[in-house]
Amino acid sequence: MSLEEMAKKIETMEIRGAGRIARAGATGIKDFALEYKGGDDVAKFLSELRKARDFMLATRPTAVSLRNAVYYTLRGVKEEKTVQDMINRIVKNADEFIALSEKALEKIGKIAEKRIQSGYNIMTTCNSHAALAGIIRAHKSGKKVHVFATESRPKQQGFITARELAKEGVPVTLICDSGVRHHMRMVDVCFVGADTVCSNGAVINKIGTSQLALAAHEARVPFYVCAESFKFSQLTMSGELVEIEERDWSEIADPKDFPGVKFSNPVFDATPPEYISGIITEFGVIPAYAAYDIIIKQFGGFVFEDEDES
Ligand code: RUB
Repeated sequence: MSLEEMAKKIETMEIRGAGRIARAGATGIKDFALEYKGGDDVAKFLSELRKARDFMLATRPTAVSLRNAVYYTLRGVKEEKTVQDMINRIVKNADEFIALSEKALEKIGKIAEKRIQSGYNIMTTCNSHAALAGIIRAHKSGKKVHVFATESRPKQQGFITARELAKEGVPVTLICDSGVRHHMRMVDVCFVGADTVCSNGAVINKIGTSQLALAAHEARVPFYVCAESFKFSQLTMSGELVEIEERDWSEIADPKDFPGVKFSNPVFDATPPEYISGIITEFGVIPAYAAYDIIIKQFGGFVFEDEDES
């Protein structure tokens, strides 16, 4: 698939979810490199590669996973001497990133499963493979679990979750987003995913996640975020704010049916660390406030966006 085709699939959300777009981003850059036919001029290749990187990063602004995947794929490329060696390095990096991300997901599932007891009612929102990993494992290991999946307006990714769980044989009930607080009193634990984890421990995920966290906090229900380390943002350490993607109004309703009415469609929100019981990463369960340590461990410190030319 060409870089343009992959970018289109991410932009239109045919490929969605922070982990999946990260792997697609790495694959897109790899495919760009493999299909490159611009000759042996290193400077020209690097300039085209930068354009490909920026094109890919512009597809969806909120999930830092995409940025981290693309930069992982470009690691050490500038140190190579020939275009062919650069291409080889990109292919190796992309394959390595994809393998690491799959391994991380598996570890998160193993850890999350331990926080699930037989008989539990679980609530989740949107469609997060990291959040579902532990639930599916728990079900497969014979634990009796039941899931409340929120619809997740406006794009209704909760439908995908409900279908995925039903396919795995996990009992699942689809609820409206407005039903979160009402159903919370029946819930034992919540698992959600993340698009970006900030250095102060705040988690950016599908709009409505913070409402779920608030309702869980009120009901004293443990609220876990499941996030691979590549969803942590070193940019937030340098003061950068996470851009919340604003999508087309038509996702909510047809504006033509509402003359004179404005719409607001931010598709992610921020959950403050005080409402998070723990973030389940491939390095274990950490308190949200330890996000800083993961960023140091993974990235070695912070970076300024305009200085990051790796
Ligand atoms: C998806 C979403 C998911 C996270 C984590 O939003 O908010 O909870 O991306 O997903 P969208 P995963 O549908 O707008 O991409 O755990 O699969 O990476």
